[in-house]
Amino acid sequence: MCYKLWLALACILFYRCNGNRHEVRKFPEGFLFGTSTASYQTEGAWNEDGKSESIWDHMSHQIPCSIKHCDTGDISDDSYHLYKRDVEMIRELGLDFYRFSLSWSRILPTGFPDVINEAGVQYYNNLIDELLKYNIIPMVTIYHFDLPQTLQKLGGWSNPHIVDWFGDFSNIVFRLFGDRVKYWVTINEPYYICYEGYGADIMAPQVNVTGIAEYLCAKNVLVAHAKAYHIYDEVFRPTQGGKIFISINARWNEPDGDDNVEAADDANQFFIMQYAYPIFSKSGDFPSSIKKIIAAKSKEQGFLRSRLPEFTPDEIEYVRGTSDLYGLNHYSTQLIYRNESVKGFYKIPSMYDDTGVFIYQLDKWLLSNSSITKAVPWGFHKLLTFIKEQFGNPPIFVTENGFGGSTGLEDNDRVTYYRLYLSVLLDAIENGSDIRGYTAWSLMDNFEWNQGYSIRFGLYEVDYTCPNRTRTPRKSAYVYKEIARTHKLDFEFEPNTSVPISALGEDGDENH
Ligand code: GBH
Repeated sequence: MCYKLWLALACILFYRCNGNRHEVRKFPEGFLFGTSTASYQTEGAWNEDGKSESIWDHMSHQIPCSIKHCDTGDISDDSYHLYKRDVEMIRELGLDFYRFSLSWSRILPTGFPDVINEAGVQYYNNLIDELLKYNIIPMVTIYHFDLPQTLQKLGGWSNPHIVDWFGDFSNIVFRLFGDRVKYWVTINEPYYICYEGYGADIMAPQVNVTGIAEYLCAKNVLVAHAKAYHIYDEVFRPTQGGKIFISINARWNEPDGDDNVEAADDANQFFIMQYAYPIFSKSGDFPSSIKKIIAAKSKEQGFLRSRLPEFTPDEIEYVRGTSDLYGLNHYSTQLIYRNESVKGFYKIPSMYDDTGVFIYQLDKWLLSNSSITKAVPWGFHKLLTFIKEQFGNPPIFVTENGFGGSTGLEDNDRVTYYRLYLSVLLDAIENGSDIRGYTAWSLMDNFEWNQGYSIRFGLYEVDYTCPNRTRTPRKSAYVYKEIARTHKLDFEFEPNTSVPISALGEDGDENH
């Protein structure tokens, strides 16, 4: 009798412990899983069928070896020709949606709507129709880093006329594709466009007028985004009924100890809120803290006005509230500190000088010796909580998250990264964040900007020695497929990668 009781108790305890270890967590009903790419990073066909030069074509051709290993996006994944295979892969993964971007210079070779390149339009029509044929939702980013070079000659994002140019391009693509596209991302990652492209010499167009150009760009990007939003909202939404939003990148800025809480807050204001606050806050406008800091510094430096342009009261209203979802791109976290030596450290006016902080990451955040992206899942949780608290719990759509590594199909670090980040996303949902979907960057390896093809983000590996750019699913593809299929996160799931991924059915396949 007693023995049986003990046995029962032992059993219960065993199941409990085991239950915890094997905890399988569920995503909410209606939660969407997808994957993303961008035009310059995957399409290739840089000068085919009437496409004109973009700033990345220009930079990679004109400045020899401005990109690691002298890589270019001339051919890249050749998705311009291989888009059917891309869609097949998304079907293999069983995903709800595919986020891709439009090449402005493929659709409008002059940059303006006077010439509409039929072949370019046809390409995107084919891609959209192929997706819809298999019930995959197209999520279209209108601008992802590849401005037509013609518009760059006119100053690109530092010229306020870009508000109209981007508005016109958006208008045209709503008209062309909006009958079938119900998710629009206006602009990808203002911080990188403006800081790395205008305030530094990293991304194209490497304007590098530090401390000035990145702020002109910031204002213009925000108003241009709002212009596209209003055009959609007033002219197209009534009949097309889709959603339109912006994707804002953010690393979480963690104070390096209690002394650096203020420094980390400044980092959050400059790196995140500069772009998010004008759109998502109740009051609109740039955050008052950055306005004050930049105005004071500008004065000290002998400028007659703040290097940060002002929004007029009308512009504040025009930009405020112009995003149906909070599109979030997130990869990692950084530590922030400040000490005396930051004064004068940056030498010339710049956004980093204005922010007045130093940044670093810890090597222990690497998942293994060969890993590249620093995995800090708790930082993702803090960031999601920050967005919830700052902006009254807006609906969040994670438009990018993923792991950069090297070649190889057995990508265990990537698998770990995805699981850790998705697990924290579930924690955030449990804690009240309103998160609607998740996008893995990326469907396949692609042109990783300044790093060329040396860093791989793909669920599928791409063989660049092969003219047909063979795509092969990595282990992470199998794991992500299982997560999307079951709507569950199971850390113990071991995929059978010897079975072709296409042989694993969408419902009740042989593994279950
Ligand atoms: C996202 O931002 C992009 O939206 C996506 O296109 C990209 O592939 C993804 O992240 C993964 O990185 O190499 O030191 O000179 C990335 C923006 C632009 C940040 C290039 C780093 C180069 C710094 N990145 N930038 S460096």
